[in-house]
Parts: sequence; structure tokens; C-alpha cells
Amino acid sequence: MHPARIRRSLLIGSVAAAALLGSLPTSAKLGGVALQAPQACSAPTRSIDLFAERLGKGRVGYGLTPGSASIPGPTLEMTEGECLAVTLRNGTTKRVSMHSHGVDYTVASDGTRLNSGCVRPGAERTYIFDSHEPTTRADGTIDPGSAGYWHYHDHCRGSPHGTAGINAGLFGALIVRRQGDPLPDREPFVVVMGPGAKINLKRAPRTPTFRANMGERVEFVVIGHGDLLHTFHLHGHRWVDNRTGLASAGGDETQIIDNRTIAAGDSFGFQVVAGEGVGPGAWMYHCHIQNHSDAGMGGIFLVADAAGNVSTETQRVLRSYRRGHSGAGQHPHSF
Ligand SMILES: [Cu+2]
Repeated sequence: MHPARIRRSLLIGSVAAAALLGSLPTSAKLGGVALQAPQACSAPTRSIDLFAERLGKGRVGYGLTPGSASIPGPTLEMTEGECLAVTLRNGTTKRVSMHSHGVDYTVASDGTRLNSGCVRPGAERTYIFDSHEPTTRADGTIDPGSAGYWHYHDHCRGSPHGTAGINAGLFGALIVRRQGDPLPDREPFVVVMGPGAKINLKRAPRTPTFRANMGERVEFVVIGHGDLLHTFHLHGHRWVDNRTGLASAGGDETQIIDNRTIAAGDSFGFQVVAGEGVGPGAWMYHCHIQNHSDAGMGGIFLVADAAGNVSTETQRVLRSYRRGHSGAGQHPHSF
């Protein structure tokens, strides 16, 4: 997108790395495994821009193009082995950054004040996020690879931990897929639980209604932020408590769940088949900590029939829900 700019920052990165390598041993022994000095990938397989912008009412979001910032920010996807260059352009009035979970990066792409990774208002910075497939280490143990339902967020605004940035909406999902993983039929549904007893910084009935048709494969990504503990519960659907939510062949006995604890910084995801075995309708998703759900920490997974039609009865249910009479948001908000 801006190849010259990305090449320049990569060059600076490699010069810095070379300087470091001159003064440090290139490998170290840790637990009996020889570790090579980590390096950013030399040629990103993909480059994108990310715009941090003000959204009004003190909110700030990330977007892929100017004027498209949202809360949560855009869902970024990689496949193991890909290396993603993200140029963050700060259109806000405070320093911000992008810090990612789960992927491979050097301290230069840590996105923290600690490592001078913040971006001043009006400035930009390119972060490099690499990923890798599972491998077997020299000692026979397994490096499990990068695949997972991860997330990214600000780590600069308001404190060295980006607390004000996260509270204002600077967060999003980062999905790293493994070759061969089944893909969802729709854009992933991103549920950010917290800060506060909110979902995507909203309370029911203004929280997202995620819509799918009977039989479609859908994907939820759940991320925790803030100071409260939450749980994610989905009605009518359940998943395997593993990396993908899908059972593997051959009698996989991993626990099947429909509720999972999510603390700050946690993330997980799973796929389900919409309405499988239970039919269409308005299915709730919500935090199961009762005073959180009573305060509006929930939303609707709307499953239409296979042709995409929503029954008259379900439409009535949705109207009632949006008026606040069906189990969400009817209590005084205490968070
Ligand atoms: Cu909660």
C-alpha cells in the first residue's frame, strides 16, 4: 500500500537488529534448547494501514480506511506462516499504539511505551507481526504454532498499559488460522466483554445482533478487557473447549461447553452451525454473572431460516427485546 514507507522502516529495523547482533550472542541456551536471536520477518507477505480516529463522546477506534473506525476495530486475519505489516496512522489527539497478542514480533513491534512503540498524534509507525506453523524443536518438544483467536489493543494512551485507550475503544480481534481450518460462512462475530459490564462498549439492546441463516457455519471471537470478570454464554449452541471449538475425529473427549469464563486479556473463539439441532429464532448470548446480564450485558444471535427469512413470531420477540422487556437492560445500570 505504501511500499516505500514500509521498506524504509524495515531497513531501519534490520540496521538496528544488526547493531544488536554485533553486541550480543546470536543464540542462547534456555532449558537446554538453543534459541536463535529472534528477527522480524524480512519481507511481509501483506501490508495494511490502520487508522486510529476519534469517534465522539470520548470514544476512539481503529479502522482500515480513513473515516471507518469502529468499536471493536477491524478483525484482522492471518494464516500461519504469514507476516503482516501494519502501519498505524494516529488521527487522534493522544499517543496510541497497536499491541498484539499471540503472534511473533520483536520489541520494536511491541507497541508499548516501554519499548518506544507509541505513535504521536499525526504520526505513523509500522509494526511487523509474524506467525509460524507448528514445528518440532531440537529436543523433541513441540512448538505449537501461532494459530488462535487473538486480539490487539492500544498500550499507550492514558497509562503505560493503554488503559484509557482500551476504555475508549482501541481494541479488536486478530485471528490466526491454520492451513486447512474450516472457514466461517460469515464475517466473524466479535464480542468484547468489558471494560465495564458492556459488550463492545454497549449495553442491550444496543449490543450487536449477529445474524445467520440455518445451517451456516458461524464463528464467534470473545475478548475480555477491563477490571471485571465475565463469562460468555450462548443459548442453543455449544462447542468444544479447544482452539477451534470443533471436535477432532476419533472420539475426542475434550469437554463440550456453552459457557466460558473470560478475564481481561483473555480471548477465545469457536465455530458453530447456526440453529443445528435447535432451529431458528432469537438466541441470546450474554455474560452469566447475573448483575452483569441484568445490567444489559447480552445480545441476540438471530438465526433465520435457510432462505434468510425471520418468522413473524421471532420478529415480535425482537421488537419486544428492543423495547427492553425481555431480559436485557431493564434494570438500572450499576456499572
Ligand atoms: Cu460479566
